[in-house]
Amino acid sequence: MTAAGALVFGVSTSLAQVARPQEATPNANAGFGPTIENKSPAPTPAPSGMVWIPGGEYSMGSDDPTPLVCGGPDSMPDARPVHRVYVDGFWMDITEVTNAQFAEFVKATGYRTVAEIAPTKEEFPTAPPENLKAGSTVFTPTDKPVALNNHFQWWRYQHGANWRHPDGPDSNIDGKENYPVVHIAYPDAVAYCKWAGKRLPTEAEWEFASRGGHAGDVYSWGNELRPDGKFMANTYQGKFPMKDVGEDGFAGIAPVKQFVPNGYGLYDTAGNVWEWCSDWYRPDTFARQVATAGGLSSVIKNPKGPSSPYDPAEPNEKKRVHKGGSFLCTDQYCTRYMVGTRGKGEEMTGSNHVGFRCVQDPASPAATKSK
Ligand SMILES: [Ca+2]
Ligand SMILES: [Cu+2]
Repeated sequence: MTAAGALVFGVSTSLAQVARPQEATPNANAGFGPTIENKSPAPTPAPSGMVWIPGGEYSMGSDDPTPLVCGGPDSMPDARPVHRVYVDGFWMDITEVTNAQFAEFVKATGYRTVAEIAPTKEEFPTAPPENLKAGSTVFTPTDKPVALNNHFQWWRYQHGANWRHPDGPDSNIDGKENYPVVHIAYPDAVAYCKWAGKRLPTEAEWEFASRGGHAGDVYSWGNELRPDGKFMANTYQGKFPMKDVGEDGFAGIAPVKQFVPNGYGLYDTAGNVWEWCSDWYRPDTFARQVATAGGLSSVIKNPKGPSSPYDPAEPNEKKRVHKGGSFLCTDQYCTRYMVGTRGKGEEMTGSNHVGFRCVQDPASPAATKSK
């Protein structure tokens, strides 16, 4: 696919125009064409806390990262083929939604999150009865090295864990107003967005935004994991999943805005917490879209994902796309802080490393004129 993509999109010439020379890494950009941003200026006024993402045409997805230094052990075939997509312009939250912002929503509406309501047997027919109490999944370091083939070794279902009590009933968010809200299931994120007059991004919108106007970069800031030795995102250092030594300044979750923003002024689109997108997850979404559109030379316009979810690893679970990776990402296990890669999560399941940010459509030209 990589060679075909290069032929279709003329990568060798187009990249010369868009890539900054110091970012060029051999093989990092194969298969990617240029990012062609829409030229129309940002509408005014800007909603507070949001930036204008111009939209346009770009190459979406990720090459196999395993040959890269720090590419990790996972080839992530669900992020291929790299293909051309067009998205309209939109506003996007500069940061992930914080505890303070979510608290305002709860105060105004009395909303209770999924993690605060006991699950039922009907919703989770395969769950052990003792788990049918309100709670959420919490990362728990292991006390000895473990094989990385079973994530239940480091995730536990914790009764009483929710956005106010991220590590369980004895924990709280005092002084953490500026941290991303976590233990957010998909319906919780949707409810917040609706209250705020916003919506969740599609996966294609999210990735366009995170790329920051650059084409084909491995990360949202370029092609080097740590340019000049500088950490660019909150990820995991140390032996996974035993001890996060926090060389990037944070063992565990960090407040928002602690690292350099990307080309569009967005903070933390890599690392810290995963972000919900509105698309259903399937591992073959890109391949199916390309086939439907008639091949890799087609541009897929404003894709919204498949009409139903499917994950062959857990076929009974209804999963949505997650993007951006989290503070638990490490090249020992999962390098989904790489911008074109894809995560997934069951709709009703939050955890202490899943949050979200919202987008907003510009007012339609017709509506603006009639004012
Ligand atoms: Ca960290
Ligand atoms: Cu990860």
